[in-house]
Amino acid sequence: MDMTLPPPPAARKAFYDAISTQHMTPLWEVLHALVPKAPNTHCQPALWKYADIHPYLMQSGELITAEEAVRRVLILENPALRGQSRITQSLYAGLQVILPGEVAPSHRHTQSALRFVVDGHGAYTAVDGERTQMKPGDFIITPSWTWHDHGHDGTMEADGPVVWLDGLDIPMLQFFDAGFAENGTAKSQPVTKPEGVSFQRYGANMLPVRFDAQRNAPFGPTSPVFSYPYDRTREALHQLETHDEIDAWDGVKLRYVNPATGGYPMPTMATFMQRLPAGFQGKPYRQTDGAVFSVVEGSGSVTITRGEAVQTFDFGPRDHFVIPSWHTAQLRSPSGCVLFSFSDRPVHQALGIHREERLP
Ligand code: GTQ
Repeated sequence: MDMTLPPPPAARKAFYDAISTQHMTPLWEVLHALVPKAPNTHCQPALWKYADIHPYLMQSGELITAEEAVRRVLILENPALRGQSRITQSLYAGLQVILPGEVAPSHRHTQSALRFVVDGHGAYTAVDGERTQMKPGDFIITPSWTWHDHGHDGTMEADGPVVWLDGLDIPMLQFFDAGFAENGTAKSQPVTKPEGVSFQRYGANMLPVRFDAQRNAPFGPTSPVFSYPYDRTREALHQLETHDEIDAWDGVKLRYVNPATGGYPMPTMATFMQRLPAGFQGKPYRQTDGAVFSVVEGSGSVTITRGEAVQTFDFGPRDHFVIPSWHTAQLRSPSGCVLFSFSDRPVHQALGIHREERLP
């Protein structure tokens, strides 16, 4: 055969069809997509305005009880990944609603979960025998394979429905085909510990003297603190804004920590809280870890750019948005704001593939 002339396209096509019978396919047709020059996510930037979705959250409360639903959640689906129950390739996010008097029954699963309280008072989450009240801005974790149930002991008049953001590593566990789950026998698990005991043991920059992080049953590599209350976080950010340097990209940004290891609170998800001071005009940055944001207080905007595509979202309290992997983001806040966010950064770092670019 004369190799200086390209073969007729039909010859290649016939060859592809032939090898297809053996469940094979030519790498050279897909190499550029398999090994891209830079991350080339299908995921899109997206914004969910709380005012637009709040009526639907409340309607869900009229259509199904928390008990029947097991978890009454409206999933935030990335517009480019509809039908996949995910907000990025690796992360699940949803808004969970619980009404006064309801219980979301006890279960456990290997997926790790975080709760970020968005709206309302009077709900609690129970994890491994301990209950914690959920107040707006609180960050609460449900470690892999721990029993958990949620409930609301308040009243409609005084407290109203409670809404929180659920962040789970569901797509990651699907990817690894490593998901297990079990329902509890009782609706609510028995409370075996006084409320606040985890925070007293592990949340005061101290650890019980014989605490062994390696044998941190049942939490494994997960933080033994399972509620990080907002009043503490807010005070820290406020003091740092006043007395510390403001980062030109992030404003004042702290990461939540597992006090026993210094690592992230859970092995698959990192969480952050940041304050943009009034007048903040952030410099652009991009990161391999796509991130989901929940606006806690104040307002601002984010401009998200990738190639020619530029989108600006104006956000206010309780809005949610997603910055996909390797999209350039720029945060601004004329009057100041507080932002919670989470991403899959611990996995990127464990694999040695995390990249960040801080642009001028
Ligand atoms: O609260 O356990 O949004 O298992 C999705 C799956 C919440 C939960 C979700 C869950 C939960």
